[in-house]
Amino acid sequence: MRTDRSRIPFFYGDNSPHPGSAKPEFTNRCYLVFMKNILVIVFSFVWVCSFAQVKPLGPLPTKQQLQWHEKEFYLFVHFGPNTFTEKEWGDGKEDPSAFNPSGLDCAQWVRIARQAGAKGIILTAKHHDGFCLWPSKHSTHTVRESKWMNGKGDVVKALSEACKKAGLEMGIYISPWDRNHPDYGTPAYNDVYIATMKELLTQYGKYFELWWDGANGEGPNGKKQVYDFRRFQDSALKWQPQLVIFSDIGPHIRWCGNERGFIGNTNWNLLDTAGFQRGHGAPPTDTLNRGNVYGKNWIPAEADVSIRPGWFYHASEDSKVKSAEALFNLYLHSVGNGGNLLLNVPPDRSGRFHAADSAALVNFRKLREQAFAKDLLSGAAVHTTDRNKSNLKHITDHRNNTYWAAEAESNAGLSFTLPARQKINAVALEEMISLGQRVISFTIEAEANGVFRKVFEGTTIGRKKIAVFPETETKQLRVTFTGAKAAPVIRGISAYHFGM
Ligand code: FUL
Repeated sequence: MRTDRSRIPFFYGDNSPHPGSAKPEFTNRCYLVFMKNILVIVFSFVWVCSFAQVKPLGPLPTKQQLQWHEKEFYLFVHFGPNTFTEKEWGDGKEDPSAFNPSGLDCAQWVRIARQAGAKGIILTAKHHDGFCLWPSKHSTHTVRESKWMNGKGDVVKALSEACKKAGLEMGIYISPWDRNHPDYGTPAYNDVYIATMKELLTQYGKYFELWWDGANGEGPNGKKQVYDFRRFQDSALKWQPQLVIFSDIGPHIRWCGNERGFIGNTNWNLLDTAGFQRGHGAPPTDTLNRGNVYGKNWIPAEADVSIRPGWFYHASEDSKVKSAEALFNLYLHSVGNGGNLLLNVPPDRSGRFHAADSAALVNFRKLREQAFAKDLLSGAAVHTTDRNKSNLKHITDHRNNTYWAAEAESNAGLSFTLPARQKINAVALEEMISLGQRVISFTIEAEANGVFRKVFEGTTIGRKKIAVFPETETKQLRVTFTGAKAAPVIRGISAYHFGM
């Protein structure tokens, strides 16, 4: 807070002690602080004004969704009785003593996650079998009833402590479908589910994401639960307002419509959810995969996929772990199509990531680092055919909070003259999504022998589009925004040569 005293030196206008001042060093310091504050205010004002003309195009992401978009890639951990019973969907009748990891090591999960460059871990605290990886008071099918650590263990606690220690974020999967709980299929179960969430959301620290699986395999004669998702959502956000909640249709993050890790080449972060209810139907999977161009809600896509054929560990799949190259390909089709990648890595029966999975993850990180090590547009001269020629430098500055805004809605063109000829086979484009998703279509052309040739024709961009095309050697690239819902606002464009 500014005080009267801090203003005195300003009026004297120099650094010499004010006659009669008992504390000249103090006033000098105040003067410097004051001037620094003034400069910060003036620069911030000028900076804000230089971007002020852009009108946001709704729907817009929330602050939490924007933070989520920047995470790009994080791990999923499926762990529970299925790990020990060779099942994928336990029926809830398993003996809890089946769960007995011989050397649970959540610090190892966290270490590998960090080495892989993942931004967090989402744990299946409760899968469809109803088994709770923490000693829930609202169930008799938990770690407490298992032999593991004489019933004194708590996987949620162990992971949350390991994450906190390493500065990794944590998320939580709590299956609404519960094949064990006696109240399932009655209105009382909604209260049980909320009480269960309360334990998890109030006792272990903050999570970045809450995962509501849409799976429900109850047959025609099975129990049918009418979920009170409205109350689930209100309760979860009351305890942890920063959460982004995933389900097939959001409210904050949507399923991408498949479990292969592929988000649509056309991917709108927008979705119409009117007429659909969580747990009771969602739009067709191809709509989830692409979003709705004029959708009413900002609900971006997340690609959940397992590093192995199954979600849970099975020794027979040790030789079927996806290679680093396959993971990189998934990255291009998820993050590179404007969504996030949620990669499942199931711990084995010891409670550790298997060596094959760990090696693939670490090599996946290396491939990403190699691929994006050198932006070939750095040092390139940038020109535009658009009327707005200011702020062009922000297109190549790799900063998240700066952008260039076109004036024209369609056919705004950008050209890049590189310092030298380069082999290029990928271009990454980013929109400033805090101002809305705008670009409907674009082209990339490369010059060779004085002629520009189209190397890529794309649709949406969103947070990030990684356009991959056959290698071309060029000194000049041209990007043209051929269609947009409003004048494009571009956060960044960069070019690469992937050596694979
Ligand atoms: C599916 C579930 O049925 C699988 O077991 C797994 O949890 C996957 C992430 O979601 O719907």
